[in-house]
Order: sequence, then C-alpha cells, then structure tokens
Amino acid sequence: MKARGFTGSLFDEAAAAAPRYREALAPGAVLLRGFALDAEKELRKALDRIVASAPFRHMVTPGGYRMSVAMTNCGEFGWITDRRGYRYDALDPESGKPWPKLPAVFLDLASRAATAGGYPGFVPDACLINRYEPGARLSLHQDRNEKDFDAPIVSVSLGLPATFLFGGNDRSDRPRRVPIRHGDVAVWGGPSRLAFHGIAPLKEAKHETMGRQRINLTLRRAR
Ligand code: MD6
Ligand code: FE
Repeated sequence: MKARGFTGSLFDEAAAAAPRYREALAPGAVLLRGFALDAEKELRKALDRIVASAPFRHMVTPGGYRMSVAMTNCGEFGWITDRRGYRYDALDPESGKPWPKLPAVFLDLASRAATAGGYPGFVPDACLINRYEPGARLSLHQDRNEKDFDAPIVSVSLGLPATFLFGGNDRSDRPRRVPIRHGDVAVWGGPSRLAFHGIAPLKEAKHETMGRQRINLTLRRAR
C-alpha cells in the first residue's frame, strides 16, 4: 500500500480491507467477488480433514429422490435429509459420531465476510458442504430449517463456476441467473433470508486447482 499521504489515509485502509469487488444481489444480499481467494489453500486443507472423517454422501429427500449434490457437514450441527424430513442433527447419521469441528479458517472467513456484508457479530454453528460434479444441480428451495432467520448465511464457492438462481420470496418469482466463480462469497440475510434459490446443472469442465467439481460451503446459525 502507498505511504499515508496528505489525503485519505483512512480511505486507503478501508480500501485495503474491502473486498476486491462487491455486487448487490438483492436487499440484504451481497456477493463479494474473490473474497475467499486469499484463504484458498487453508480452506482446502481443512476441507480434506473434514471429508476424511465425514465423507461426502448423496442424501435422499423426504420424497425419496437421491440428491445429485453430494453433501457433508462440519460444526456443532449438520443439515441432513432422509425419508423422515429435512433437519439439523448434532450427529452424522453415517457414523453416529458428532460432525467434525468448524475449523478456525471457516469461522474467520465467515466472520470477515459477514462483517463486510453488513452483518457484524456472525458466529456460525453449522456448515453444510455441497459437492457438485458436472450435471449436478440444486433445485429452487428456501433455507428454513434454522431456528433464527435474523442470522445471515455466508456461502463460499470453490472450483468450477456455476449459475446461481436467485429468486424472490415466492417460488413462482422468476429467478435471476448470477454467475458464481471460484473464491466468490455470498452473504445474505435480512429481507432476502427466505428468498428461493438454486444452482443450475453444472457444466462439464475441469478447474485448475479443484479439478472436476464445485464445492460450496454454507455457514449458518442453526440453533
Ligand atoms: C450452492 N447454496 O451455492 C447452494 N443457501 O451450492 C445454497 O443453497 C445457499 O448459497 C442459502 C444461502 C446461501 C446459499
Ligand atoms: Fe440454500
């Protein structure tokens, strides 16, 4: 950074702390382009450790549909689905053990992104980890299994690009198509907390560092 000049030292500091690029998505929702890039290596190391003890698996919806997205979790609570419904559980149903702990690098990134997005003081207790291979998709849904809709959700994307479908508060609202790339972080809450959203089928490709997949971390306050 330039030495503090006669003008705007505080502005220089703010610029250095600010994300490279910020896009408004909707009221209360912002996309911080490239915000996770600096932490990529650490995020991937932490991710490898989590997946070694809680492997990705394809869960089944209450309607009996096998999800094309593979999922796992870390944190005090993990989001799961089976024939009995959607919910958070402190135990991984595959192992019967608690989910792996939320790594410091996830907590730190979530806190910094939430603050940059206008939600200071965010401390997640759950992180759903989604893995998409080409062809996988996530149909339009609302995230409403959390206890308190006042807390935002911080969503970190790594690997292959995807098209995020960002709708409104009615399922029938036509969603906007937002391209999401490696390192992007979305933060949303407030009036958009219950917006319908999804991911269009992933296109076939290979990412430089992540290979043939997209990983998405959604950090939440479940309880
Ligand atoms: C994904 N994301 O990006 C799926 N949900 O793969 C979500 O479903 C999501 O990004 C709530 C808040 C942010 C999200
Ligand atoms: Fe969601």
